[in-house]
Amino acid sequence: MSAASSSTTTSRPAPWRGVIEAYRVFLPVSPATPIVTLLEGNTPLLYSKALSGRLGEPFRVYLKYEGANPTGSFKDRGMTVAISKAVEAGSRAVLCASTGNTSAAASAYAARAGLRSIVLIPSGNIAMGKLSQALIHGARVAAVNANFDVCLELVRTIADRYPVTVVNSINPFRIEGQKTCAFEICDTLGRAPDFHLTPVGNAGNITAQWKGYREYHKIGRAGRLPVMLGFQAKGASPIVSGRVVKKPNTIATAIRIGNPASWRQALAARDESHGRIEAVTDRQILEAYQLLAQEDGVFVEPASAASVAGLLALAKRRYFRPALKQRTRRDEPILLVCILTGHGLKDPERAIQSIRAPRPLPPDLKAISTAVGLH
Ligand code: AN7
Repeated sequence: MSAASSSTTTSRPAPWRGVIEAYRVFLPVSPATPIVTLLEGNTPLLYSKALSGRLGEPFRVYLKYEGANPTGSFKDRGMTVAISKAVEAGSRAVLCASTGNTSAAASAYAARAGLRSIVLIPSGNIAMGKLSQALIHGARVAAVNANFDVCLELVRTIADRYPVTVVNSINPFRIEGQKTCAFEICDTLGRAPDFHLTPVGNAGNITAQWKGYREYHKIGRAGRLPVMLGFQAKGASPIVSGRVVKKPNTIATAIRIGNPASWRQALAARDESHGRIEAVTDRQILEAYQLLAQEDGVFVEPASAASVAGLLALAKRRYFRPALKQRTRRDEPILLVCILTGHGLKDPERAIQSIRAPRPLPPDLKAISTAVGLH
């Protein structure tokens, strides 16, 4: 090997500079926009041996691990754009309603930008990790005795009366930032996947991802458009039933939403891509949650496991079979990407409850070896 080529192979990779710098030309920023970033994005796209094995050749399943973002969820992609634009516009305070992750991201990015943050959360129904984030980042937290949908209505009303910038996904800059998830997937795979599977709550993310694929497709970077498959929790599945759910309920508190703000856009993503939006039960969610942790080594929060629960449910019904016949080339794999929206450490209580906490033991070799299965 020549000196020149060996120095090429050992050259330093360019440092990652966050989603705005990576995808600047696709985003509504100008040289005048002060960029507020925690270097979000560039998250792992992991091959899942466990899930690919369940579908069999030529299906290949990948996991987009959005829990690896700085505040532990995909919300950082949208928040870097929303907060940067809020600073550019001279805003002093940001406001959101949240099932937890939006408030975690809003409060972190607001802290970094020197803005005040105000968050409305459904009291008693947000995971401990998320609450701890909003509190430690200095947000003014209102724990409201109502569900997310009521909190979002209150946010709209407050924003009409006070000089605050709403950073829920009704803020279009959030959608712009979140579309970068689709860009990264295409850049890593070299094309769009055949199927894109994602949890659905307020439906901002499926809206953003579909927008991202369409934009990349238009400039020839996606190759094709994926089929969009969205999954709601059964007890909170208004898009599936076609009716607002007044009292949404699920262990996946992140997607405990009965009247999604981006409902219409989610239907467009589904229909334009010839996809589906379906419901998965809490039991299916918890099975997928444990499978990911125990067979792939990937710890996600329950809501995130909805995409994998959906994959397994559709596979069982042989939904993916016809794709075999539709392949243009027989040697081509069929690519599926499941979005894993948030980190498992957001909701540690659920992990412990779903497995059973270990009972305390005396410091005795025999008792310990028996308890851990070393006979
Ligand atoms: C882990 O934080 O709505 O369909 O207020 O935290 O774009 O709402 C969170 C949503 C999926 C659903 N997975 O995304 C909030 C909030 C996780 C989430 C969703 C959320 P959208």
